[in-house]
Amino acid sequence: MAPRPTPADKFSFGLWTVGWQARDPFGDATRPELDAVEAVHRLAELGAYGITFHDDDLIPFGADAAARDQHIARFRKALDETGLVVPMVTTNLFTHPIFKDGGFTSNDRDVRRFALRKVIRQVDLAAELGASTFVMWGGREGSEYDLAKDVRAALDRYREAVDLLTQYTIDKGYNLRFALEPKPNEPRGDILLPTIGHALGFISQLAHPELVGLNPEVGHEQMAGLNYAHGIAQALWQGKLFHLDLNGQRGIKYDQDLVFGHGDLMNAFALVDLLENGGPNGGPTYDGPRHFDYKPSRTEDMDGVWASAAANMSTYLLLKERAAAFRADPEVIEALAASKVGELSTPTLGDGEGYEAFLADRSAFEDVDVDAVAARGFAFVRLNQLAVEHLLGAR
Ligand code: 3MF
Ligand code: MG
Ligand code: MG
Repeated sequence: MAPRPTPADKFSFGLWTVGWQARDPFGDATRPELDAVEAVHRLAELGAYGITFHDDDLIPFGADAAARDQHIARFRKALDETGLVVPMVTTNLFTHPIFKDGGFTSNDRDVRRFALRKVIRQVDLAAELGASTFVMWGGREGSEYDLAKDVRAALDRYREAVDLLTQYTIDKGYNLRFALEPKPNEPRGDILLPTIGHALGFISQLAHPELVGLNPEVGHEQMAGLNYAHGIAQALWQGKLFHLDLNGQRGIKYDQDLVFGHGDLMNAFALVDLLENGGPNGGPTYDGPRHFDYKPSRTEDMDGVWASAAANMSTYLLLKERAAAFRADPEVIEALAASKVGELSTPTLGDGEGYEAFLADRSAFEDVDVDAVAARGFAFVRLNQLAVEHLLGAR
């Protein structure tokens, strides 16, 4: 039996996920429009704790001030009725044709100024709704043609935009941090800041790097052939895991946005173990929202939408249970030791050992029985098989 989620599990969903009408480049919508108020109520009933949104998910692009206020008021009322919170907010800089060459990095300066104003308006709304994370996915920031985009100038403009936004939040006294969401391609042929690594490098060039971190998405890293759990571990290591987008992806192809765990299940298992048990004392490494950015498949009707939303949460909770059982299994503890997994936490140099003492230590080099050390096996396969057995419920 799958466990039932509660708000204490901190599950959140994008309004655009359950609200996706399943329009794709080849086909029309297969589902009706979903009202934001209904989304709030249904997600709360399913046990979620939060909902996130792009400005245009809630307030149609171009709505006048009165209509805007009304949309926000209805939404707020639904939040109050259900207790759902808004932990993260983001801006749509990709749907409207004005953003066809990007927002912050469009070659057209008028577009860049418009994009920045659109984001600042959403930053104000984020603060008003009590969000603590502001995600920036630059889906249109990129190119199809190498000679059409001066990438260094584009990165200058990207930095200019982020620096302005961080300064604005500081001056306003907002309790808001920014999270960049990398993606290698789609909708652009090549998107700027394509991976976790590129985004971390970019952050090091900012005026307020302490206010900027990451919102890595499972499928986006996997689209680049990368290991999501590794990327998350590095983001944690650098103190940059501000938020995350959970979903499923099967290999290097278009962004599938499947239910969490419906892609690389072993990597999802390692991820949940890392998030829940990967801390230095076996505790959680990340206490932010477990946010799902998936798409209910185009084949599903509205019942299927809610079933798939629930599936994300129950898969996460099942993996959490399986990971706890894995960690508690004496055979796993023994296998981890045999694989020297813990030994990697021992510094390579001794306490206070500098390079002089190190170079004088014959046991580190001259006296090493290289053949004997090289012959040692690590028994990683046995360890992985134990993980598979736990995952399959065989233990
Ligand atoms: C696209 C995405 C985006 C971002 C969203 C949040 C529409 O592949 O993942 O979803 O997550 O824009 O900022
Ligand atoms: Mg995505
Ligand atoms: Mg995403």
